[in-house]
Amino acid sequence: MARTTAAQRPNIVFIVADDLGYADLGCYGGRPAAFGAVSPVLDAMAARGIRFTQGYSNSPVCSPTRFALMTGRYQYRLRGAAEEPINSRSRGSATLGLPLEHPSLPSLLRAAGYRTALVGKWHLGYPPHFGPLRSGYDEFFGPMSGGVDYFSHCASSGAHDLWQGDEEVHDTGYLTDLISQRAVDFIERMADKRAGGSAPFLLSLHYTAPHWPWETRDDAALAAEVRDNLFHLHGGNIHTYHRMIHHMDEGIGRVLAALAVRGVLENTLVIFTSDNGGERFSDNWPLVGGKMDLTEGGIRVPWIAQWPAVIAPGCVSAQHCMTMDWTATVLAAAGVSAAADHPLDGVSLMDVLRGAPEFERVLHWRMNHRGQRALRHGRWKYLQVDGHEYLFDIDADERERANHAGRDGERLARMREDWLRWNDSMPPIPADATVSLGYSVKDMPQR
Ligand SMILES: [Ca+2]
Repeated sequence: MARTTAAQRPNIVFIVADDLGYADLGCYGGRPAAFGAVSPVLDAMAARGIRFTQGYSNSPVCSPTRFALMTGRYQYRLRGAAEEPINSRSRGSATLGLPLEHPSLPSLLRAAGYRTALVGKWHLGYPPHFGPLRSGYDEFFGPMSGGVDYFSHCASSGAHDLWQGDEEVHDTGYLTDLISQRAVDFIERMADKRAGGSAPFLLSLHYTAPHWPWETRDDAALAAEVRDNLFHLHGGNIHTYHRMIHHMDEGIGRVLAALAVRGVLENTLVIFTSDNGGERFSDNWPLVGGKMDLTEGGIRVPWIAQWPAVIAPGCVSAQHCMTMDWTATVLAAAGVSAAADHPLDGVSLMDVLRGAPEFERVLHWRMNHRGQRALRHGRWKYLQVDGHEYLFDIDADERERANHAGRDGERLARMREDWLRWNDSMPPIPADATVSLGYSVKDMPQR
């Protein structure tokens, strides 16, 4: 039996993209851009490690998924996660954020001796009541809010929103590149220390890319144009969108190179996923729906990991899993237990990373928005939207067009009961929970 010693514990680089859709990357069937491959670094990472085809986000919208990522638990357990999503109106709130006393991925790892940093987006409540340094990170560089301009680093409220620890920092440049550079800096500092026998590290690398506004590295002039509405409803196209993903991909390439140069690549678990399904320029093929939807396009996202010491190259897994399972996996990889009074809902995928076959994993979701419910159990999915119930055989029809609800009432009733039983085990949706949509059908036609 393998012995886990402090010296063998892996470093963790946990990369989260923002609003990246299921098929936006080449390795998920995405089309090449006009300039060539959109995501050569991530495609190569998938080839060196494992790529999941049935990996889900805990929510089809940003901050709820991030609550689950941080806690390893269904986000519905926390009041702040009922906001779809947390927005600038939450500034000053003492309830709409990740509670300081709640065990988190970084706080549990830090208590076990890890050095911890968040480089990138937080989106889990505003200071003075909340913040990354209060929830287990030693270091933080990035925005606190859900979306900022890539050049002015201002949020939708107009407030400048770029921080170094607790201090506001005015930096110049394209945010994706600034985030990549800070990530490389952290790895270089930590790897040097580790070479001297120091602690392993957790780097949470939460890009804002490829979230709106639709700005590439060459679009600094657009910052003034979108200042009053970061949703950027008059802008963007697939070419800009491809480049935004590509800038992130280049940055991840620099991060992987830094790990290699410093000699720590072999025993570093690098994870890549997205916080929710794709937005308006995203490619979710063959799935339907996107951000805010519990159809597959809103929740099925890229899931890639590499860890040369453990994961064999070229693995593809159809394991059913959701964001909080990554949290459980990272804790298991580090040999760290969850807090007894906050047991995980997430399940470790360590055996899958080592090459074991898929296991049964039942997954639940709910959304205040449009009264959505979903349950994935085996090949079947129960879905409710706007009061309509559907039953899909996802293995046969992942596009969710062939509705079995009218043909298999027994299965529909059983899955509805299962969902209701699970829902009863969670706190109810608070009456004052809010849903925020930046635009509607009057701004752009729906299909
Ligand atoms: Ca998002």
